[in-house]
Amino acid sequence: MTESNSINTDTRININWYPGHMAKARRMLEENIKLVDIVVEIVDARCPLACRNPDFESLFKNKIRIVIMNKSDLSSSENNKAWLRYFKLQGITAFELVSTAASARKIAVSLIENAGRDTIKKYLDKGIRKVLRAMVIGVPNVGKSTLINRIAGASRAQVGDRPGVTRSKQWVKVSDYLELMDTPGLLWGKLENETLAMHLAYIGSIRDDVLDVELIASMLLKDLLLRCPEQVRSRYKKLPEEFNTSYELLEGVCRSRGFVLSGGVFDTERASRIVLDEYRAGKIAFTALETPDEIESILNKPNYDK
Ligand SMILES: Nc1nc2c(ncn2[C@@H]2O[C@H](COP(=O)(O)OP(=O)(O)OP(=O)(O)O)[C@@H](O)[C@H]2O)c(=O)[nH]1
Ligand SMILES: [Mg+2]
Repeated sequence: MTESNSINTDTRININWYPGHMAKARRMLEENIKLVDIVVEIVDARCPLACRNPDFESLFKNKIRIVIMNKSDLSSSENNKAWLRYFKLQGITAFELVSTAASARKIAVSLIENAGRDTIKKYLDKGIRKVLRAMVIGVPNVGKSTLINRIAGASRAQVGDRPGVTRSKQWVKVSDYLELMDTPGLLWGKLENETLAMHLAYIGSIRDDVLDVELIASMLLKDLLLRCPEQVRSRYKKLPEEFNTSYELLEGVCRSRGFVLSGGVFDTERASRIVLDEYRAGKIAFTALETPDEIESILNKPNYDK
């Protein structure tokens, strides 16, 4: 809980940290890239732009790549369609998916096999039945391991709704002709764009212990109120209609849930954790945090000063 309500709309996050295990993970990806035929990049459908690691461009430039917009059940179909159109215009092969759904297995296997069709044919022409190897990459917590388990039809890879669950590479054999490599979620050294950094924080790609959770939760509420006010207000019934600082929204969550300590003090830290947990579990809002129409303004406005 914070002593004062000093969080205001000018507060900025500063997440220029790069944990050692990520530097190690990046080296591991570099070392293993030659072993794979295809790179499957998983992004969160709610913020595909924020999830795209600028390092991946140079790391995987000579590989066949597909983008899977996962957790598409947590965004709106209109936003998903808009992002698919955007990727198509960029010449990037992208698909929407819900890895937790049973249907994901068939869809994902056919996407990967399709992407590897020319490679398989090239080998078949030489009389070799090639084992297709795909590396599954992306920022933390986007559902890489969930997808691999779904495809493998078993809990081979550890999953969890927090970043950094997968710590090292893991090969999972799907069939005699398809193998997938699970990899640790990778962030890059400097999260320069504060809007995009916020989106990564909202979806749980950045460890909460290096963040100011009250700032992140209050800004998330403020952002969601702009995008889907009815959904947010029906979850937290006592949010103020008007507010001067986003911190007042956390107080509204405390009122809605009865998070009041002795002396009438609001337990805003508890409210923040609840808001983040509920958002990440898909209980608050079903919408994108960013849309293709907003890319230019997001990229031209590096500081978070809404
Ligand atoms: N709603 C929804 N939740 C999903 C989907 N895919 C994965 N999840 C959830 O997202 C959380 C993170 O999944 P993981 O598979 O551990 O993510 P990861 O990308 O492997 O994460 P790291 O190993 O930490 O990089 C879990 O709680 C999953 O149940 C999806 O399509 N929809
Ligand atoms: Mg994982």
